[in-house]
Order: sequence, then C-alpha cells, then structure tokens
Amino acid sequence: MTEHSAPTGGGMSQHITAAPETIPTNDPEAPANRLAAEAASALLERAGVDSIDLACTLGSGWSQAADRLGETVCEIDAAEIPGFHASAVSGHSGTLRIVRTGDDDGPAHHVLVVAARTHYYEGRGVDAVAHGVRTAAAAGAKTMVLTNGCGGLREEWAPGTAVLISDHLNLTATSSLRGAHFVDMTDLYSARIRGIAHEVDPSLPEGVYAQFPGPHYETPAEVRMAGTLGADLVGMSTALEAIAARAAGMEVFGISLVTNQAAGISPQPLSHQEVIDAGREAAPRISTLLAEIITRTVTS
Ligand code: 8IG
Repeated sequence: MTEHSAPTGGGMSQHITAAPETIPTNDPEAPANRLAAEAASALLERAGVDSIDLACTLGSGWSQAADRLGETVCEIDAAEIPGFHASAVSGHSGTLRIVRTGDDDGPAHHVLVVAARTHYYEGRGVDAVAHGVRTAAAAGAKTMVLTNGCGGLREEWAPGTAVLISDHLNLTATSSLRGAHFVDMTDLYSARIRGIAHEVDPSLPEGVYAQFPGPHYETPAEVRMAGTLGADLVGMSTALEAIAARAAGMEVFGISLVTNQAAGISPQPLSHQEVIDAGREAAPRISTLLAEIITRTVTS
C-alpha cells in the first residue's frame, strides 16, 4: 500500500491508503511507473548504455526495420525484462533490441526497438499495453515511434501501402491513463516528424487510425461506422500506446502498413495469412523507409 497525502477541508494533510491499482498514472509511485523504471534499469544495464534517445515499437510487417537502423548493441528476450511478456501473435518475435544509430562523424544515438508489443485483446490490462512506452520513457527516450499493420478504408490504398498517422480515434472504450491525469491530445502525432517522413518520401499519404479492441476484425457495418466517424485505418493497437507516450512527455510518430482492405471495402474476406503475406512483400521497402525516418529524427 502506498501512502498519499490528500488535502482536507481545513488545509491539513490527511494520510489515506490507496490500493496500488488506483494510484493515478501521473504518480511515479503507481505500480505501472515503478515497473517501467525497473524495466528501464534492467534494459540499460544489459545494454551498457546510460540512456536511449528514441524507441520504436514494431507492428505486423515492420520487423525487418530493426536490422537497418544500425549496429545492434544487444538483443534481449523480452520475457527477461520486468513487465514484458512473450508475444502471443505469430509474426511478432518478443525481443527488445538496443541499436546504435546516427552519423558516423556525429555523436552516437541509441534506439530501443520493441518487438514485444502487448495488445489490448490479450487481456493483460491497459498497463501491460503501455509498458513498452513507459519503459522507453523511463530509459530516457524523447520520441516514441509506433508502427502497426492495419486495415485500410480507402480503395486506393492497396495492401503494402504505408500511411502516416495524423490522428486517432480511440474506440477501445478505455484509457491507458488512470486517475486525475488529464493530458492534452492536440497534435498528438507530431507534425514535425511527419514533415521529416515527407522529406524521405513526399508521396506518403496520411490518415486517421481507429483502434478497436479486437481480436476479431470489424464487420462491414463497423468499418462503415469508423469511416463515418473519420477513420481511414482500422487496427488493434497504437492509440492506447500513443496516449501513454504523450502523457510521459514524448513526441509521438505513428506509421501504419495497410496489410488488408478493411472488411467490406473489398469483396474478399480477411485472413491472418493475407496480413503476413502483405507484410513480407512490403518489408524491404518499408523497413528502409522507417530506418531513414528514425535516423533523421534522432539526429535532428
Ligand atoms: I494487420 O482490418 C490488421 N489488423 N481491427 N482490422 C483491425 N485490425 C487489423 C486489421 C483490420 N488488419
């Protein structure tokens, strides 16, 4: 139990005892923040670095990007770091990697590559979903890069199209924050880093990403609803992580790989195999793209 000072009517301080899971997420003593601090220490110690500059979570289709970022300082089985779990989904490897990147002549920069995402649909709760982001922040990352594979609502976006996330709709009916932790979400997805991405590839489209809880895909009616609400992309990650990243003070960049057209957009049914295949086909191209965006961001 953690002691909290609560103001009373008379201006006196009264000690109340809060159940750990009710401590607001802006309190460093919240279990989620303590666990993230522990994970960050373990990670930095294993890597032998003082801090990281940027972290990137790899979603479906993006796993090759880590190899193009620079020299691997260390790669760790995620299950060996507090709070991380072996990944449940095929196509997700379950590792944490520290990579040294940047110009040969300039200072070294360190990137944490999280290939161990916990999805909301795994049922471990929102703190598990946000753990990678909070660990990155605790390890010093100023920037959080979130990638995913998702369904596209625009017919012109063939599977294999990369789309910059300009904003999101959180349709999970929950938050990664708790308590009186009110955080501004205006400009959540950094216009500055989207600008860097457009320097790398001016043709990159932008879109609004809707996070559904999953694990089922949407019905065609739900996809039409999402489109009416303003979504261009539908998926099962990213929004809750972006919220936690912004709350931790990080600059956020999101990029989606359209691995399939969302239900009802094309006449074909969705399949997990289609997702894997689209990712494999797009991997070399999008990995190079992401590595270039990250390298420029971390050195800018
Ligand atoms: I990959 O069509 C992938 N993830 N919700 N809908 C949702 N998540 C997805 C989809 C999709 N494709």
